[in-house]
Amino acid sequence: MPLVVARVSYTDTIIAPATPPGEGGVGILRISGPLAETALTRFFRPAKKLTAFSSHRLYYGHIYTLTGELVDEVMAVLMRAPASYTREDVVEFHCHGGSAVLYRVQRLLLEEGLRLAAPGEFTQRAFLNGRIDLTQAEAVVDVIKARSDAARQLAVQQMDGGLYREMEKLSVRLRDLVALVEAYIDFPDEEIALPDNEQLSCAAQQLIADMDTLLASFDSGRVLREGISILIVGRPNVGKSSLLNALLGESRAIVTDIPGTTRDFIEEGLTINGLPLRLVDTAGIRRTDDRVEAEGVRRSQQKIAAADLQLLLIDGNCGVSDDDLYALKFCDLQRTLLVVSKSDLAQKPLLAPFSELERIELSSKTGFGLAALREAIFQRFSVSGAAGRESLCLSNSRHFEALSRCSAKIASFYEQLAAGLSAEFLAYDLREALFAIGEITGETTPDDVLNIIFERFCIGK
Ligand SMILES: Nc1nc2c(ncn2[C@@H]2O[C@H](COP(=O)(O)OP(=O)(O)OP(=O)(O)O)[C@@H](O)[C@H]2O)c(=O)[nH]1
Ligand SMILES: [Mg+2]
Repeated sequence: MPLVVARVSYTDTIIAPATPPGEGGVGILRISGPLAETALTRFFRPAKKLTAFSSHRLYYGHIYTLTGELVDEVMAVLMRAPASYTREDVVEFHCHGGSAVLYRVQRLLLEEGLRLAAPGEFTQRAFLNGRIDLTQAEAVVDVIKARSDAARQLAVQQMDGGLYREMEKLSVRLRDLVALVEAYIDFPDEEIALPDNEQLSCAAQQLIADMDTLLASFDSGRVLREGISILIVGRPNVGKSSLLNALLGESRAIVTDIPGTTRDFIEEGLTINGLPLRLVDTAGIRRTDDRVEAEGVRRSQQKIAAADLQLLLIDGNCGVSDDDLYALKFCDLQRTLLVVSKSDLAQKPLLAPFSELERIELSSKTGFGLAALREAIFQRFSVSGAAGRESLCLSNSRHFEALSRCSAKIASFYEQLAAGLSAEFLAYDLREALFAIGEITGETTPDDVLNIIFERFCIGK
């Protein structure tokens, strides 16, 4: 089936604030569409008289209503199509950053026939007008939402088209393969032999290998984009919430000497040497009859399964108890780091099996051992994570899923080829593979998926 790139020609003009709500130095209103320049010439009076506005120049002046009432003192810029964010005519008014000001200017323009933009609609237009592909559009949100330098780097690389170019290279090779097979289907009676199996299977294998390398990068990419999820677990009162607070350097979670203080998850982001983490404090694990607490324990168990690392806390001052053994059962030892807390108090000897685990002794009260804990976490993840990653990696599960599907289809082609199936069957798998890769870049992405992607954006982006 042919690959069709969606192209829409918009006839309406959209407007939205591009800066967040609230008070600030400036508040920017962004306009895109055929009426953008009219909006500028009708409502903006430049301080210096001019015959016409030039594109991409910032003008100082004022906004007036049509009845001559002064609305605000602003800077204005016109970016004529196609050299703009959306590839349409774009105008931005840099007003004073207050809600009444932006609201008044926006109302003026809505009355003029402009429409309030949906979330992400500017970027959606950039995509649909062919300025960027879908991976670049998605990266725009990732850049905005990046909470660490590593996540920002990854997102900027994708926004710059790094992933798109890689997908293009793969799809060109895939198309070549399809062409070889299809030439045979189209002219079966002529003297075109199906290219020898060796050549086809070699090309397929090479494609699978290159895709698998990219797929293998997903774990580290995901960690960079979303942050490593670290769960603080252990029986009640061992000092989990105190550790969260100590690592954050603020009193985020409630700490008391009453066991069962934390009933729900408390999640906070932080970075260690640029490595992004999501730290989650959990309800203490123990056998309990209290229904609320039991629900907390049940949820902790579920969360443990999905975490990248568990910090299992033992109270060094109390020594090991049955509840500690119970908590240990929930942990996956491969992904567990033992933390012996309250090192500022007298310590009881650790018993097996805890004495056999890699452990860090610390005190959230004095700060002793916190640096060692940070270092241990960093060492564990830095290879796959932040430090010196220059090669491209997948970080978005949508991309991972589609590329996995693509690779599986090529693998199926490879098997069918070996089994001596007809060219029609062979071409079918390859076309499906091509379709899957097109979903990544947006060529073949279904509309409902596109809508979900752009709904994640903020208004005005
Ligand atoms: N001396 C000392 N006391 C600590 C330390 N860490 C925690 N505590 C005390 O231990 C008690 C329990 O601390 P929390 O941080 O609330 O323990 P928790 O594991 O979150 O407890 P739950 O939420 O009930 O499961 C509090 O009285 C803390 O002040 C420490 O490093 N040294
Ligand atoms: Mg707690």
